[in-house]
Amino acid sequence: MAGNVINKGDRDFAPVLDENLSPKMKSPTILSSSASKTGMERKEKLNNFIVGDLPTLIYIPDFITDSEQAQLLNNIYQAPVSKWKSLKNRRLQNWGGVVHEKGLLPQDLPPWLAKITERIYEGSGLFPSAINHVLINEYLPNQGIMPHQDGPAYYPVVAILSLGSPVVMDFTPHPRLQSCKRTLKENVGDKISNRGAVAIEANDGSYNHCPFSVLLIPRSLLIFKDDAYSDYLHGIEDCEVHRCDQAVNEIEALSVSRSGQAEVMRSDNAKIVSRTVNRISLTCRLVLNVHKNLFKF
Ligand SMILES: O=C(O)CCC(=O)C(=O)O
Repeated sequence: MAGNVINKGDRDFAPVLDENLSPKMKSPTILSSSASKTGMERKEKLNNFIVGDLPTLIYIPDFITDSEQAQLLNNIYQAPVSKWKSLKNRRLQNWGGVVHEKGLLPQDLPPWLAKITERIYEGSGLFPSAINHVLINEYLPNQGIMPHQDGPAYYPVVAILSLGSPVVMDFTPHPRLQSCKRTLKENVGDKISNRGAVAIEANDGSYNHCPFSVLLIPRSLLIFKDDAYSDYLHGIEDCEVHRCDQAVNEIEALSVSRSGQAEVMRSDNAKIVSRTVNRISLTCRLVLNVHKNLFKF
């Protein structure tokens, strides 16, 4: 089982990003034998960042530096007001083009976004071609996003870069899979998010689908794919205080080196993070079907 891997070898992601940047690595299908080896090394390094019980949930703290975070925020807030689309419970910027049921009507990512998506693509090796679509969501401290699954147009790997306030993201089994009988611990207060963070091994060694949560500290990268992508809905509660002590990555997210990124407090018997500032997230995905011309759909 992959879960809770805090003392697993070298957890520094930087070398993963620094190496293997040859153009050959752009598509896993054209790896040379030496590139395959570095690809394997990259995979092994990435495995060190698996959190929880699913092998397809990866949490990388400190993925970007403070100054990179500041630069990204600067670019995001320099976009014209018309770039923001206001929704009921958040606002967002769409970059990379219009996603349609049948694919993407593409638009080049601006260089400041291409730089970060290229790094995720090269560093993770999990996308078959370059990331071509980014949604930037802005949440006020009392805003969230309903549990949902990403649409079929996307390749089933998502990378979410978090900026600003920490939040807890909840994963709930898709209604078609809810087999877990375990009840979540009682809420410690009306305003506290409190999702369970457990998967229960069934008699046959397989895993029931149980809710779990992940603490997203600013500057971290969360990647999820396969089962975590297709069998779960993901969402963020629209409350200012999130309970974090049941998060599958509590230890990794709150390790000493990362202190200062999130203020953790106690409320009754729970540990909570307070969302005192806005959170910005960059949801980076790949749409495989790219259409240059609407009429060729
Ligand atoms: O803000 C986030 O971290 C999640 C965003 C998301 O799920 C989406 O844009 O579909």
